[in-house]
Amino acid sequence: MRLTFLIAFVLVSNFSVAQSLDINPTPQQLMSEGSIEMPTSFNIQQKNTDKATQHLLSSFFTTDNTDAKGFSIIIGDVDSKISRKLRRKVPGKAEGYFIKSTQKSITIIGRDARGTYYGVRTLLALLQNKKMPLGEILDYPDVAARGTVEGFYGTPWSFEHRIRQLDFYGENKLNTYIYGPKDDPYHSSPNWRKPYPENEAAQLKKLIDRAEMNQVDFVWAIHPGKDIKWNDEDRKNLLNKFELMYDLGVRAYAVFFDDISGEGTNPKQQANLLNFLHTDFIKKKKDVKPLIMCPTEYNKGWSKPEGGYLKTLGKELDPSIRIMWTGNTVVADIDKETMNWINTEINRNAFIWWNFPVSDYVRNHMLLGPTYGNGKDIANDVSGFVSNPMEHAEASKIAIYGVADYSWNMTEYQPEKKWLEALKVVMPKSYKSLEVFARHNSDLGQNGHRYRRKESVSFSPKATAFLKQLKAGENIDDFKAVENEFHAMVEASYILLNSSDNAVLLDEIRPWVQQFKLLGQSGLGMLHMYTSLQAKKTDDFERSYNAIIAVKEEMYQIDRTKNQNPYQPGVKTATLVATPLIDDSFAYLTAAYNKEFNKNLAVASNYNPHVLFTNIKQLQNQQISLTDRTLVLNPPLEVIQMAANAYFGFELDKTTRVPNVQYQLENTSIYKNLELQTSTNGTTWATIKTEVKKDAIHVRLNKQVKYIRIVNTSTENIETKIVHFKIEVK
Ligand code: LTM
Repeated sequence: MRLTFLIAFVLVSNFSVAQSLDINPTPQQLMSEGSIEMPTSFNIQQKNTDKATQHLLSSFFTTDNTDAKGFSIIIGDVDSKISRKLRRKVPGKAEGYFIKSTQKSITIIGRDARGTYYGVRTLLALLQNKKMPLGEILDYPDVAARGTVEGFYGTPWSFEHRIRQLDFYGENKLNTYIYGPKDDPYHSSPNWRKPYPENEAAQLKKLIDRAEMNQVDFVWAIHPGKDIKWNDEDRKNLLNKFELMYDLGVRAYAVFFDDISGEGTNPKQQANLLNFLHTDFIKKKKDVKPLIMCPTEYNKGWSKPEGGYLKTLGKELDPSIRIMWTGNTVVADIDKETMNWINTEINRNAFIWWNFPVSDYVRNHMLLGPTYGNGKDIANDVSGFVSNPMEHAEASKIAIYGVADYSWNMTEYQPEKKWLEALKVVMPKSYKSLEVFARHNSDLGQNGHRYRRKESVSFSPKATAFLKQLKAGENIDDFKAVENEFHAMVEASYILLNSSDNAVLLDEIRPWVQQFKLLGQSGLGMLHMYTSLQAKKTDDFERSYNAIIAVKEEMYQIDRTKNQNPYQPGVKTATLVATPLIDDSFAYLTAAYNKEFNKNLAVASNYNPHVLFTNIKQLQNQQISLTDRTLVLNPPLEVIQMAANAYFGFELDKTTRVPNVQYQLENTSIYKNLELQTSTNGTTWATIKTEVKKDAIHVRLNKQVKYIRIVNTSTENIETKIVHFKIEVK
């Protein structure tokens, strides 16, 4: 049990003494009436509590600290035999609770079982203090469903990680975990119709039990839209799978229709199926929560008004079915305007699927920054708020901690403060080093969704001034500050790499920390190049220059060997401010040195001179990467719409021999509508003959080209996913 969250709260009190308590999320109202010495022995009286609350209490109150003569703690819900006067004070909202703490006793009353459980969570946090605070707490969540959707592409979380997550959700009053990892074949195609293998089923059962013990709704999601047939057989298949999951203990379900093309996208059929599940399963079972669905057009950018997709769902879906929404684009922060628009379309309050800190489209980055950007005035406009996290479960807790506070008490939410608390929660001993690392590892770099985060905020002005003064030949005012930052980077990395307070987290971030350490070292080397150049010490300059080249080589090796995946392989760190500062300064200093001493030291560069060549708006910000001699389009995860004459490909920096071309699209039946074309001038195009081998196209091209593209030469709109597209460049 982790209850070390330090928060300063809004004091609604006739006492003006500020206090701080260890509670996340921030309680809605707290009336402080001083404090007393912390009792050492307690007398627990449970009036009406459920299994989860009993279990939680037993984790803290043992024979060592309980006694019939101890300090009284009375716990129950609004229907239990507790003073009516106090019961009247319990907030009328679901999951709310009331705590009264006096010199003689503490009373905790929940609006419902979950409210009582949350009251006990708060009690346990209060007991972490040196003194026992007296007064009253009135508390309840702003948003009904709060938590995460494990809905990313990539390696699904492990069983152990999920257990840790569920405990973390209980500790932070998050009540929803939607299980929907894209790469679980039994959640999606091809196996959504089949039962889980025995081992996996047994693990899911354990997770469901763990969720219950943490008062978390384990929502099992199915993603059938890739190959669903709108017939009786598949209806039965779905129902059958729901039954199988019910037998494992699932009492809340979701159906996802995101990132699909073809028949499965039909809104009438989707609504039909969901209404059928609602009447023939949810209602019949009695103990199952209302359905949640993720639409195909799950963001405004993709909603086609002419098709009326969302309006159809809004009109036809049973009003109890909750509809997910990612905002104005796939990855977006949510504001009032967003909510007004979507809620009108779908005739109900949307259930927010917030695509942060998910990193499945920027897999070489670690997103460790604060949770921020969402409006503080949307509490009454959402039916739920869940975050889609990173494949790195433990590292995602930093953002999830903020989501817990934001969705519980929106108006009081303070991103930076909560972020600092979160760092302490995940690394109680080495949090200061984690802070240095996380401050420089929060942005995503350029990406297809154009979603960016602040990074290196306090360092950024110093870095800008440094570079400006360096290039202007002026005295560098912030030299010491920049040097300190590089020292801090190296020191923090060493501390983290040798820390023992969260081995699970360290396992996830290790390659990035190693990279960060090397970056800090190259920063220090760069500063030494500068001072050596100033002092005209050529030997010193060249030694540091060579050391940086060697450090860069080590970084390159990490990038080429760690975190390898077909999308964004490698390990990138501090890409917004620190890395460009070091690279630019290094290049500038080397050029200045070459000029002054008539030398010819190379300015190392990973520069990719080629660019993406496309007229498809959806792809315009997609990144391409060059590794050795292979130029790759980092494949987008979503379905691409290719109208007639739409194309995507590469424009090479100059006419170059391309020996080989390879591509694969998910929907192979559309190859007949596409042509592979090359050009040397961008106006006249040659069509290349292609042949399909094992669902992919491999072409031995061996031709001089400047442009190469795949074009939709048919008159039809094509919907497909790009599995890969790569060319070899000589
Ligand atoms: O966002 C949704 C509804 N679906 C997918 C997610 O599975 C994926 O993790 C995110 C981020 O790449 N984008 C999606 O389109």
